Amino acid sequence: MPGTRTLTIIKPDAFGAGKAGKIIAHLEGAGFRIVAARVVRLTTAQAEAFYAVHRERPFFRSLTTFMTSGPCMPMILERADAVAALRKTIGATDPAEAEPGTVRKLYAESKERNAIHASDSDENAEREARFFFAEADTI
Ligand code: FUP
Repeated sequence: MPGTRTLTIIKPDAFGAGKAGKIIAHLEGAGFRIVAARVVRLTTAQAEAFYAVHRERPFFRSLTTFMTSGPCMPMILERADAVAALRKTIGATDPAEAEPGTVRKLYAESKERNAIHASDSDENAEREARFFFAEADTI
């Protein structure tokens, strides 16, 4: 059975541009409840660890530079079928390909500066939630 929690990050482009409030409202409007939230500025080591799966990709250095360029806002979100529902709500990686009305279509600048992260599986949601939050930080 699909899980009820997933991990999102409002990325430095969107957070720095003051779009966090609108994005949170969008997520709540899509039925997600925030169960944990922080504002953090990732170190290079943390960004490299978080995106370790992309280590060999040509965009890895650029991605980690972007993700450490300013504060971001990780959150654990709760909803039925959380992982799939959030992926649908945020839209395709590249905003040019994202469906109308999705978070990335509305708020992303480019394929790299794409406003928001969402876990792609229950297993990764669990791993990514643990990356940012201790048990005591969630309600
Ligand atoms: P997504 O699951 O939609 O966040 O996308 P991926 O896991 O494939 O990629 C993670 C992040 O790497 C994206 F959010 C943006 C960045 N990326 C690029 O900058 N260029 C690419 O060609 C692919 C991904």
